[in-house]
Amino acid sequence: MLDAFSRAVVSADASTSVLSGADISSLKGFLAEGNKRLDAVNAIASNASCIVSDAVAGMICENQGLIQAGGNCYPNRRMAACLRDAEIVLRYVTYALLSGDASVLDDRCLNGLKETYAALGVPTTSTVRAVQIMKASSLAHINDSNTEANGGKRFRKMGSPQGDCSALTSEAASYFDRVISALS
Ligand SMILES: CCC1=C(C)/C(=C/C2=NC(=C\c3[nH]c(/C=C4\NC(=O)[C@H](C)[C@H]4CC)c(C)c3CCC(=O)O)/C(CCC(=O)O)=C2C)NC1=O
Repeated sequence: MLDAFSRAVVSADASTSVLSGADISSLKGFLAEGNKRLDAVNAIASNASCIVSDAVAGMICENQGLIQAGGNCYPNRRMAACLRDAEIVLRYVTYALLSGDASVLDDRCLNGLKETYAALGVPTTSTVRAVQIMKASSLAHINDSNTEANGGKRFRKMGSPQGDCSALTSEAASYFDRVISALS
């Protein structure tokens, strides 16, 4: 498992070079923007149960066969496994975002997941749909752009200081996209 720092060292070592000025300034940026990163991780982590249950409910709403006999969220044992899996994926996305590197997500969550799902008959398109909803909702929480209209009774603003979150937002988006492409 790597993070932004060990990744820079491993890459430099692979080409038997010292860390470049660009490597160092990118790590300086990582440190300087550290509080923003922590706010982004907190925005996902502290809304995780809402993000997960909303995504799985949305996925089922769009495809109700999932909770009928023969569907992969039927019976309750499978429904519980599905909710648990969505929570696992979201948790590993937060780890990747915190460390600034996808390796923890790749190695400990995604490695072999597609094959496991194929063996168990867990439908990929539905899983991808749930991940897409978690992505939309997580990015809205990071940017505090979630709305009462979509949030309903559970609407909650993080109230983080407003600033330029575009780089962190696209980094977070890339981790969700990684999950989607690993399963597709
Ligand atoms: C460390 C990381 C880690 C991951 C990622 C993980 C995934 C994982 N999901 C599983 C099952 C499962 N996963 C689902 C998920 C779903 N079904 C649907 O229809 C939806 C599309 C989807 C939810 C979004 C279901 C229903 C099962 C149980 C399948 C079965 O037993 O028939 C299993 C089989 C063993 C078990 O049931 O616990 C594993 C290993 N386990 C891990 O330890």
